[in-house]
Amino acid sequence: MRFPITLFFILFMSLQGFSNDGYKLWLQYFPIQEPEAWQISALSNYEVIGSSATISILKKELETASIGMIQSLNPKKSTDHSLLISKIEDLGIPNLPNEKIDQLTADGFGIFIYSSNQLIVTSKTDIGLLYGTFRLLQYIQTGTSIPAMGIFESPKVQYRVLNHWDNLDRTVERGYAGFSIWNWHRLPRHIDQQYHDYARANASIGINGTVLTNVNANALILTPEYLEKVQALADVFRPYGIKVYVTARFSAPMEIGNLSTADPLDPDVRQWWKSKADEIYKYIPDFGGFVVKADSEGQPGPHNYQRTQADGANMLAEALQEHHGIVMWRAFVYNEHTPDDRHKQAYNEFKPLDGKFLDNVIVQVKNGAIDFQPREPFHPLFGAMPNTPLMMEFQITQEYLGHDTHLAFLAPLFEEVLNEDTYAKGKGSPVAKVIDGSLHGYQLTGMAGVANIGTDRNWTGHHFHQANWFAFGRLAWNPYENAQTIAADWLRLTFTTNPTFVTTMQEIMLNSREMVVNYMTPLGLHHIMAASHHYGPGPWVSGGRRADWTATYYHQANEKSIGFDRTTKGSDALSQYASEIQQQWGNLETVPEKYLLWFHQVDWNQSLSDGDNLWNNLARQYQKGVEEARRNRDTWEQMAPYIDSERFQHIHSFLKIQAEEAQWWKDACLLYFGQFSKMPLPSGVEPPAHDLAYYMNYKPQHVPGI
Ligand code: GCV
Repeated sequence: MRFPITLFFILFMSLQGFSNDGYKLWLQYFPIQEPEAWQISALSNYEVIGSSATISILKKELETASIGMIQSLNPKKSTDHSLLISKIEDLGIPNLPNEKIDQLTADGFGIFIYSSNQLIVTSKTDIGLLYGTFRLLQYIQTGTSIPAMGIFESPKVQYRVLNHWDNLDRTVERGYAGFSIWNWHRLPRHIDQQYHDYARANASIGINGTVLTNVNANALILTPEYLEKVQALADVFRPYGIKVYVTARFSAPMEIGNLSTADPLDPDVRQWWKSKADEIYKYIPDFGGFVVKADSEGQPGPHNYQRTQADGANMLAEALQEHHGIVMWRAFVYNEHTPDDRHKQAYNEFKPLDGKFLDNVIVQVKNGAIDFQPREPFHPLFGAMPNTPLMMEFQITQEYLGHDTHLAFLAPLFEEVLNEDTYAKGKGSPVAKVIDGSLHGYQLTGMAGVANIGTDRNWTGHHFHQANWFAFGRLAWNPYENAQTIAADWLRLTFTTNPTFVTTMQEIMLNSREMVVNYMTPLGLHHIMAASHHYGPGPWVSGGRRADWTATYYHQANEKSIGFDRTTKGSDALSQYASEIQQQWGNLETVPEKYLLWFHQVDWNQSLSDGDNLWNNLARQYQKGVEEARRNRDTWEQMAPYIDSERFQHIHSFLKIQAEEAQWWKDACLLYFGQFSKMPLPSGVEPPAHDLAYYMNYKPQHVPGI
């Protein structure tokens, strides 16, 4: 009897991948099934010109990739083709595509076929070569051919940084994958292998900066004891093209400098920061700069001295200027004493300061005006600050999207924001053009992602959340990339190129964020999660110290209606957007339903686009989300033959949790809102498993990440 080839393949895959803890991320370098001649030659017949720490890393990568992807298959070595990796200046061969090469920026690379049998990777810099090599290896692993015209790519964004909200005691604010990977106690004497692996993973997707510390900052990081530790990390990361940044606590001159004030206009304070910057650069000559959270959620800032955000940022910028460091000054400024919709506060504070920041300041703006909700309209500051470079801040860690256990692929969320039209210069002014600097001619461009990385063996808690780190890197490199390609690439690099697996899981990934919106915050609802840890539903959260940290402030449900009126009749937050947007979103007939309750207070019996009323639509959206989560769990069960059992089981148990918790969200929210609508659940919506009191009294303990 012939052994069916598919059965053999499945057996081979499950045996060779029986145990895989996911540590290798998307750099698995699985054996290629039936490799083509060009893939074999690229991995076996290569020459790398140059020598530097970066080039050594590059060579090691080729070696690892070659062993993983082809050696176990023992393919026939081809010498007809070869791969040459070299900086442009050392290539020394005629007839190169010079026009395309000349346009590359320092980090950019070209990959092209030269005289039909030689593949060339080239760049102006060693880092560019490393990026190009990683990209080539990804092409090889995913079985993608190099197009005849070659690949010539430069990053569209300069600062592509991860923000770690990591505390010095190794807890991680909003971190759900274990503790901080920075072992401050052992540093600088012990350099963990994981630091290299972290840098390598980041370099493989073009990330070039890491902010090591929480924005809720601790001034100790600026003391010599810690600067030595930061230096040790910077030394590891440098050859991977990664710069380090730390968060600067605004009151540091008082806390560690013995000054009596931190007033940004005080000469002693300015001098203190200048000396501090000089000191830092002695440890780390290529230090990236500071990230600052000021005047927000209890953090000190220029408000304490009746100064502006520009006064604060410029003081630090001046200190860093001669060292070419930058300040990423966060626009997440709001407080409970300002009697205005939280949505409006950052815009009101920053818009009047447009053009008042020094050249080495970039203002870091969250994707939406509230706080990384499952869905938010884009932040109104994008498009409103033509004279001040703005950078994007996305949250990769899933503070509001189910923490570690809920599969939510975030590329569609990032993409949705980047594609939104700001109309700042008429139609065709998407947020992506603000971020890549092309809309306003910014001299600094950047994208930050709040990391989801921790000490969990698979780095991110959920194996699928590795995809969000990967997607962030890809979109920071090119904000016009699409979620579909990113998902497929990640699946092929991380699990298998098997088309059934890839197509099935790609679809699940692409729908997953929408599914989370459906079972958590459909139709523009927002901020209705449990207080403090933000895990699970809490539409009943009210009272306490700050109204703007409650759920009732945002959903405003009553017996007649639900939603936050941000039109001219309400808080008028809409007036912060371009007039084209105001017209569309301000009108109940034309506002996209996904933003309905974000901008409008709507009667329960208001009829929506499907002709049915608001309550029925809301209930059905919740039910849909639950069904989607259950379907994902069931579909995953069909995926067992395609991947190793270790990751299969891990993901399976998380998908089961997600399906249960989707129902928890639906039941709790519909019971709570049902008290106001007083309408029965429409057909097809399952009755809740418990009563409202049960959900309100259910208080999970020791939720991580606070
Ligand atoms: C680091 C939200 C989070 C906080 C976070 C803050 C911020 O409010 O809940 O944990 O603080 O955003 O972005 O500064």
